Amino acid sequence: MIRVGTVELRRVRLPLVHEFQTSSHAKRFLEHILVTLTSTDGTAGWGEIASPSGPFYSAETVATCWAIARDHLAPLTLGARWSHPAELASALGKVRGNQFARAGFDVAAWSLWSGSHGVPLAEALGGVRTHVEAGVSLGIEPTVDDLLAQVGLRVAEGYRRVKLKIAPGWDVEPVRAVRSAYPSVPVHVDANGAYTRAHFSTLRELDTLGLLMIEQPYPPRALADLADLQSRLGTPICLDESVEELDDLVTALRLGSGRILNIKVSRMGGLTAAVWAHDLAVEHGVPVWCGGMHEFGVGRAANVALSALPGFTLPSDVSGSDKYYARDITTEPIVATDGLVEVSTVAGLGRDPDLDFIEANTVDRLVLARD
Ligand code: OSB
Ligand code: MG
Repeated sequence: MIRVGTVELRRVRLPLVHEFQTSSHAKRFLEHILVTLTSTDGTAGWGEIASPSGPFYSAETVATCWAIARDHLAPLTLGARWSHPAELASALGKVRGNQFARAGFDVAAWSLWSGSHGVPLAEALGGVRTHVEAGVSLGIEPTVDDLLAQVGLRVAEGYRRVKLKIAPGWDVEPVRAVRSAYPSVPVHVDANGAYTRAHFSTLRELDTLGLLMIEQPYPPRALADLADLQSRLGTPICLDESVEELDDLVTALRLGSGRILNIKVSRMGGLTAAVWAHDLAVEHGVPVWCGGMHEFGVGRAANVALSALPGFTLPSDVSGSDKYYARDITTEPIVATDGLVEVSTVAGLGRDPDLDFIEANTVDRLVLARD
């Protein structure tokens, strides 16, 4: 039986090596919240709350995550007794929504549990792979030439597929340019919900470009319209923002809102829910892949472990740490070699936090303890 004695929350800020722009915003720095759960017998587990700073991907922000973690998730965690992370996840499930905040606690619980049982996290989750295939996610660039340079760089590094962010006004032209410059590179696009039914003719054109999938063309709640669009396109639609809860996936599967699922640990509220989503998708014959939120090394290590599950048959967005950070917060960064990331066989999360580097980049810190 595990009881958590202290919860530590740290806001850590790191610069991005390359500005990343989506349909809604651009970023140069990221602030994530590290969660450390220490059990009453002294074992620690780390998790990461990888929320964007603004409410443009989901409703959460770093500030809402900090408040929910401090006022609700930490007290629930300090009051719980659990023998498996799924039990803590169900206690934290009293909190509606707030998946990013919950994910940090759930991953910390899995890290603690797998570490104290001497089992690698991937194995604890049901992983079967020694290596996972990585792709990259490329933001909107100032010009098509800049985008082609990014694609060239990542293909040279060995990544297995590229995902291009699109938005109305930055879609058919850059995608066509990438397809013709790199005809053998698998490409998919991600709209982050920026299109509506009024853009059907553009989506129809994208449908002719031989893309692996079109990720989240319509806004999160448009499951009925997504089903209608999927019935009219040959390219598979991949759901991202639409699936925050398992019930969203049940609805999407029933309606036929997409044929592929991007599973993000953060968006689903943690590894526990991510594994359930994987299991349900596999049961319905829906291939899945692991998406990311520019995680630092702690969240990135959890993403790699999850990607080892058997249903993750498509390349992930879990690139090496160096795609985003000159130096990561773990003593060993995540590395992609020839487009493959090794799944750790060490007990627990598989990466050790670099305490000095974390301390040097911490902008706020809070410790809550049992009373
Ligand atoms: O939609 O997948 C997305 C980053 C921030 C917000 C949304 C998304 C993304 C990415 C980055 O595509 C994926 C990564 O972590 O490399
Ligand atoms: Mg996406």
